[in-house]
Amino acid sequence: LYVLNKYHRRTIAIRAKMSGLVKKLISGDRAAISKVITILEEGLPGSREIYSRLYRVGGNPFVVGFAGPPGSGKSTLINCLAKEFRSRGMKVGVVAVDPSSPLSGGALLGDRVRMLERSLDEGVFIRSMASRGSTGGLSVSTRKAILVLGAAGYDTIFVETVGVGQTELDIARVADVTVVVLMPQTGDEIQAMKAGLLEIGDVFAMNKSDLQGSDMAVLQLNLFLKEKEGRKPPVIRTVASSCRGVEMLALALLDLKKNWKGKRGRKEQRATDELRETVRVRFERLLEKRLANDRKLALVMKRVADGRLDPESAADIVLQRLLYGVE
Ligand SMILES: Nc1nc2c(ncn2[C@@H]2O[C@H](COP(=O)(O)OP(=O)(O)O)[C@@H](O)[C@H]2O)c(=O)[nH]1
Ligand SMILES: [Mg+2]
Repeated sequence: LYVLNKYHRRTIAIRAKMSGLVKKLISGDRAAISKVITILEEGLPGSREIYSRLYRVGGNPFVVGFAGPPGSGKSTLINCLAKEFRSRGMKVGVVAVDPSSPLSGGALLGDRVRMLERSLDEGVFIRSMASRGSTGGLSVSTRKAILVLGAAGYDTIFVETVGVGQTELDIARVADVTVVVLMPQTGDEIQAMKAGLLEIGDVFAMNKSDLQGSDMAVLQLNLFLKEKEGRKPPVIRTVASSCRGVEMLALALLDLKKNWKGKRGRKEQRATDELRETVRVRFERLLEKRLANDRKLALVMKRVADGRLDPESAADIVLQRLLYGVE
């Protein structure tokens, strides 16, 4: 009974603390925002409680994702856009996602310094996230950061990933609108086509248009682009280092936002997406854990490895056991 009481007291203490944190966060307290993102990201005690509370508070921020090869100017462009949106009275959150490794840590740090000037402004909040988990885990934690910032009153959220490949494409599932940032001279438009970037872009920025070859690059890109939801994605030329063309880009985004606002069901779609993804990620973790720890399943694996059991039949056994606890 004593132990139970102790446990109970602890739970109540955590609850009170979390509810205090959430209140602070909603009032815009920056330290509270940071802390809550960390709690959710790392699944610390109280994270479920906070998550549910925040989910009820809601907020429906406009989420813009940025994809494109490293060095094309995503961070610089976001800097300019943050200024642009601020001048229109919007509160801007920036989530910089580093899916990988200590390797890109340096680059991200560089970004942070560059973005620091913006973070001095009360209406801008910048958060870097490093993900230890899978790509799925990455979009799960990015969604959580978006939830927190939305509840804290940030109505526009920019998400940048320094990752390439699948992580980069995943951004489109988290964002309402995706900007693909390319630059001339590197044959980016052809690379982009290969990498699946053309499909995820709602708007294209041909950044570094001060460099040679930008006319050609825009032309080529326009040739490659196909209609998406009944319209061809606009290609906007920018020079992020001096914020040239960024107003045009902002206007294109605001235009998309208008349509997006009119589209009912967007929020519903996002919610069910999040559910699917959360279940998928948790299921994957559960599967890995069970495959590593369950003796019976270890045996099944061994039989597959030895060629005594085929993978399809083995999968039946594994699923039966995972889902229904069948021996
Ligand atoms: N010439 C030129 N350089 C730019 C432009 N935009 C960004 N850069 C530079 O390109 C480099 C990479 O920019 P960054 O924003 O870090 O790219 P990211 O990796 O896509 O985030 C930086 O040195 C920027 O100063 C531009 O429009 N023109
Ligand atoms: Mg960057």
